[in-house]
Amino acid sequence: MAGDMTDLTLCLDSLDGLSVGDALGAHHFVPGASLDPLPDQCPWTDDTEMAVSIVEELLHHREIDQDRLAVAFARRFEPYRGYGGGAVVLLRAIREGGDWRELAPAAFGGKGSMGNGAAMRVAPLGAYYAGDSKRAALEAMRSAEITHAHPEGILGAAAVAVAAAEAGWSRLVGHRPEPFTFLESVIDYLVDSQVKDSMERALRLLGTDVAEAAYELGNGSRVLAQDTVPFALWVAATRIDDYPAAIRACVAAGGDVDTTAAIAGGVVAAYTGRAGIPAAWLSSREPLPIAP
Ligand code: 8NA
Ligand code: MG
Ligand code: MG
Ligand code: MG
Repeated sequence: MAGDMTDLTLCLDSLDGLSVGDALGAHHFVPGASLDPLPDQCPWTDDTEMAVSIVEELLHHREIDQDRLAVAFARRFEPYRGYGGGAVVLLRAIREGGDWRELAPAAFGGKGSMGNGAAMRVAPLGAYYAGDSKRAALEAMRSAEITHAHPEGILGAAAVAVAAAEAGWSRLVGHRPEPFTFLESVIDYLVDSQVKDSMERALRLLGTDVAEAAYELGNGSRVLAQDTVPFALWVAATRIDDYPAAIRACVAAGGDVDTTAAIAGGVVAAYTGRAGIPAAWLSSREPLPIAP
C-alpha cells in the first residue's frame, strides 16, 4: 500500500486531469471553439467545483464524512457553474439547513438522481485509494449518496473510482494496464444494473473507433450515469497512457463533453501523473481554489 504522500499526489494529479478535461470540454461548447490554440483561460464547471470539495475532505480529514461533505458541496455551490437541475434544487435546500438524507432520496419523484454528477467528481477519490479498489468503491458510493440516491447514479460513481484506483495502482507498480483487464477489474465491483450491462458492452467494443463506441454506449447527452460512465471509461481504458488523446476522443464524440472529459481525464491522469497533461492545457485551465 502506498504511503500518504503518494496517495495525495495521485489524488491531486487526478484532480488536475479532471479539471483540465472539464474546462477544455466546457470550452468545446463555445461556438467556433477549438483546442488549438486555446484561449488564455477556460473556466471549469460543476464537475470540478464538486471534485474540489471531495479532494479537500481527503486532504484535511483523510476520509469522507458525509454530513461534512454535504455542507462543503452546498457552501461552495456557485449556480453559474452549470449544475444539473436536480443538483441546483438539492444544494440550495442543503444550504438552507435541509438534510441530504431526506432530500436526495426524495428527488425525481422519489427515485433519486441517476444523473452523472456523482461520477463526474469522484476520480480523485479513487486515485487516493489506489491499491484498495474495494475501499475506493465504498467511499465513492458514500460520496455519491449525498446527491444521488438512484442505484445507477451511485454505481456510476463506484465504477469511476475503481477505474481511478486501478489506474493509480498501475502507475505505482509501473505496469501499463491492458484495456480488457482494466475494464474487467471495474466490472468486478458492479452489481446488476444498466451501468454494468453497458460496461460489458464497452469490453466488446475495445477494437472499435470513438464514433462507434460513443454511438453504442452513449456520449452523455442524456446526462445520466449509465449513458456517460461506460463511454468515458472505454476512452480511459483505450488511452490510459495518452492524456491528450483521451481528451480529444471525448471532444470528438460530443455530448456531455465536460463530463466525459472530466471522468476520462481524472482516470488517465491517475496513471500518467500531472506530467502527462500538456503544460499549455494546465495553464489555460482556470486556476483551482486549492493549493497545487
Ligand atoms: P441532476 O441530479 O440534476 O441530474 C442531471 C439530470 O439527469 C437531471 O436534470 C435530469 O434531467 C436527469 N435525471 C436524473 N435523475 C433522473 C431520474 N431519476 N429520472 C429522470 N431523469 C433524471 O444533476 P447531476 O449533478 O447528476 O448532473 C451532472 C451534469 O450536470 C453534468 O453533465 C454537469 O456538467 C451538469 N450539466 C452540464 C450541462 C452543460 O451544458 N455543460 C448540461 C447539463 C448538465
Ligand atoms: Mg493508502
Ligand atoms: Mg459540468
Ligand atoms: Mg457535464
